[in-house]
Amino acid sequence: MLNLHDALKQADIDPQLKEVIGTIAATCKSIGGKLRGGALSGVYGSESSENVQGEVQKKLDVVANALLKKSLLNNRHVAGIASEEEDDIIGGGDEGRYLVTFDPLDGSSNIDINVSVGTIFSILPTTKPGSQVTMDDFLQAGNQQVAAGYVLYGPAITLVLTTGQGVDVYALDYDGDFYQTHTQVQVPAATQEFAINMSNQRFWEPSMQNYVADLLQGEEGPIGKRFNMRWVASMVAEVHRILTRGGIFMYPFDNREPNKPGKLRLMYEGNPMSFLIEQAGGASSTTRIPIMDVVPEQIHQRVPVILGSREEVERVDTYHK
Ligand code: P6P
Repeated sequence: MLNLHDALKQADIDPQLKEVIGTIAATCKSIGGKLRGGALSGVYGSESSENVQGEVQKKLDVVANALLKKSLLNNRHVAGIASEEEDDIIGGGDEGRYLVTFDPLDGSSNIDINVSVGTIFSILPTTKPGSQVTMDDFLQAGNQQVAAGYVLYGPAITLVLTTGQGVDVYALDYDGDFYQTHTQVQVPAATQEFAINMSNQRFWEPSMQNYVADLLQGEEGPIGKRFNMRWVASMVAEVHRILTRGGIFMYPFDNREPNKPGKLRLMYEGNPMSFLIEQAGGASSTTRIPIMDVVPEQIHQRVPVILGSREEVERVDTYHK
């Protein structure tokens, strides 16, 4: 079995990028170790603090963020980082050529109930090598990403990675190494499984309400087939299911808080997951344009997210035309 180190050695990418990916994978092993201990690790529960998103921070959010911040800023190839848990960007070494944005522990409301959570990361080239990074350096569209991936802390600890040449999957073995289990993963073009938080139905745009209503009519409706539903409330778990067996994941615009165009964040959720899904032959959309075409204006900006099996994403887009 090929381990991550040897797979990266074979990859036709910048050796410095390989080192950044290696740092992320090693740090996620440590995060996985904290999670494995569960309540025994003393990191269950919430801090008294809130993050920039206005969300109460779970203790493990803070621990995971600190581990990634430390290890990435110690990697001389990292020019800067941005985290869901950090208000502002943090500059790294002057010689660094890569920017890393990450959600250190996505789905952390699932930690205390022992349901899968994950770390999501996105890697961009710095636009001004050799000088201190600024916020503007990070505000690049998702189609500028050079790598993206996630680590899913589930029954197995799984790393899913793309460097723009397809999507590969690695599992963490007892010896502490990631071994490649799947390569060139493909998302089935069609699906009969959708994922959305139905409790927001009355807040969606009419086009989204119409699509889901048609979808729920199953064989008798205009879509003409029966759908099953899943909602884990952990994006990493939903995306992994879709990469494994197809499906469509939707967190659309809702008018609960009109100043927020969606719940999910563009830079470290929408973009990396879109890169993975599109590299695996799937599609991703805001319902108007591909997510990776969105030009960011703020580091924590939110975006409506529709992604998964290409035929179904394209169908949602037609409902919004
Ligand atoms: P809701 C987790 O908080 C997250 O950011 C994603 O991982 C997940 O898909 C979504 O929010 C769940 O949102 O509104 O169902 O709790």
